[in-house]
Amino acid sequence: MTRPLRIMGVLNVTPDSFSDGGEWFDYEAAVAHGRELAAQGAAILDVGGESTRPGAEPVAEAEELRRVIPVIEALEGEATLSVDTSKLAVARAALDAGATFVNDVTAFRAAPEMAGLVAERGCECCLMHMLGEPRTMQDDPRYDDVVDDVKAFLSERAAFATAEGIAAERIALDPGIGFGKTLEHNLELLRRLDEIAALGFEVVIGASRKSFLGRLTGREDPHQRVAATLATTVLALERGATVFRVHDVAETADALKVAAATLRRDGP
Ligand code: HH2
Repeated sequence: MTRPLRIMGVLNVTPDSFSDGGEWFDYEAAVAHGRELAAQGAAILDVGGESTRPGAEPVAEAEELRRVIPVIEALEGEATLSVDTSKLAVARAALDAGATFVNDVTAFRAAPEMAGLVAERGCECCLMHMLGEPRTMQDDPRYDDVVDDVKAFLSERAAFATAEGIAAERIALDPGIGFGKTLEHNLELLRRLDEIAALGFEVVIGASRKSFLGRLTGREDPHQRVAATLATTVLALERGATVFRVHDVAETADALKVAAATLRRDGP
């Protein structure tokens, strides 16, 4: 089955995200940026109100609701709206406000009831692998075989989601680049992403501006990691990913158009 290629534009309504914290924290700025990302080719806008960067502290539910719900309401109709949350109440309010996609970095472990909610509403979801929790995940992560371990985790989570009534075609899996992974783990997951795609679900890749790219290129400012991100995007496309979670949508759209044409498939 060939799935359409979709760019998921990152819209962080946070003061502390690792690459754009504070840039879109203000409601007006967030909505304007969401519109801009949609115009640049984002089929999905992923609205998040809690940073999951290494070491991040959790955000209270009321505050997360305050950050994301008005932005989702304002962006209805611009693109498929996704909420990046691990909280049941935030996911529910986001779906009520017009979102149709739930992106949960805990893959329904933080709030198992989220699976029933997604099933009932018939919306899409992304289940991501993370070792541990953001506060501590980068403290010496270890695996037997990172790809086998991530695959086993994602298969189990997908089985849980389908058992809760979510249709397989509405489930996307994500290896969770940077979530409890060393540089070598991230590279191994990208190199062998086809093994995750072979599970048969849609695959999301989120390598955008992440710190392993800074380690490889020597670029400390995450805004300077666009070209590095594009390299991961093209490789991930070739290995079976169809959803690309990125901050730099216009550049990603160009790269995917050229890579897709070369691979004789439709672009984003
Ligand atoms: N990465 C981040 C957040 N959410 N969701 C999925 N499915 N995949 C990812 O790789 C992913 C994600 C972290 O990036 P960002 O949102 O830019 O930063 P922060 O968590 O600091 O807000």
